[in-house]
Amino acid sequence: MARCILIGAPVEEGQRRPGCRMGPAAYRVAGLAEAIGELGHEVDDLGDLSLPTDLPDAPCANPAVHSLPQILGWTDALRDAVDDSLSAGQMPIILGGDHALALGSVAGAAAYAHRQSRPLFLLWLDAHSDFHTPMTTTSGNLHGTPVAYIAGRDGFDAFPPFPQPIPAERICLFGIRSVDPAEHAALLRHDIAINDMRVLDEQGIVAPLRTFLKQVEALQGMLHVSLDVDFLDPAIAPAVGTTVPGGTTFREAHLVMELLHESGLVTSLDLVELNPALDERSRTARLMVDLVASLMGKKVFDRPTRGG
Ligand code: 4U7
Ligand code: MN
Ligand code: MN
Ligand code: MN
Repeated sequence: MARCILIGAPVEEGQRRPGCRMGPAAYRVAGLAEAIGELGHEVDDLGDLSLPTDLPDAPCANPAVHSLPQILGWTDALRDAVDDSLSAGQMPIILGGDHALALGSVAGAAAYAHRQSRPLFLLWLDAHSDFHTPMTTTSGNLHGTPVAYIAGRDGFDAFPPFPQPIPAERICLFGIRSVDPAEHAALLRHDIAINDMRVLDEQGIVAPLRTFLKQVEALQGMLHVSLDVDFLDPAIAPAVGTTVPGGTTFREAHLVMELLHESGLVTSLDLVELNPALDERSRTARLMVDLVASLMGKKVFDRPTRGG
């Protein structure tokens, strides 16, 4: 059984539409702690992190970029919170907040993994590749940049150096179907596993995911999972600012979570991009809670083990 710690991260400066700051509250209302607790895990709630008050002055050469001081502040807060909870033997579950929070959460996991001399792997469940740097983004929305930071790309001069960049072969993008030209060009230069929707249509989700999980297991790695609401098809998960048609179905997404549970490899988790202002009677929040339950061991039909 795991010791989970919920960390509220009401980050919304990584994009322009207000609402993501209500994400942590929506997960609590939808019963996230209860769903995890019912499965027999210990679960604590750290409450919401707050944005540090004296923010660094941070000029950026790309005039499109906005809210850089705020994102730098959140990055520090998230990095420390995730590192601290992993150091205390807990499994941090970050309740976002937009995806810019992963600049910090994955940095915290990387700092911890580095001290433990364990390799860190990253599973990015998202419609987008989030591989812009602050120099290449045209929207200026920093929620589109965390994978580039984590992989150690240049262009993050305003940020603290990423603790131990994750080698491309340990990063798996899953579910993607929206990649900007600058991201595409950069991805061609990196050996990141790109399981786009075409690959998943053709091969299903099981084989590509098992291939990745085998690599994590072989190196006894840590595994950070970052789940963007837009990984899901907008028909089942409308509460997100950046919907892209053609996403994963209810069962595909649950199967991903069930396989992750069976692997026993997940050490930290982000829940990002939920915008409760766009939800319909909490249905997206409840679906996300149900996906976390599957990740933590909830089964469609629980078969008692033989002889047990
Ligand atoms: B998310 C985008 F232009 N690439 O840079 C951009 F398509 O965290 C979207 O995955 C980024 O939701 C989406 O603004 C970031 C856009
Ligand atoms: Mn994302
Ligand atoms: Mn996305
Ligand atoms: Mn988004």
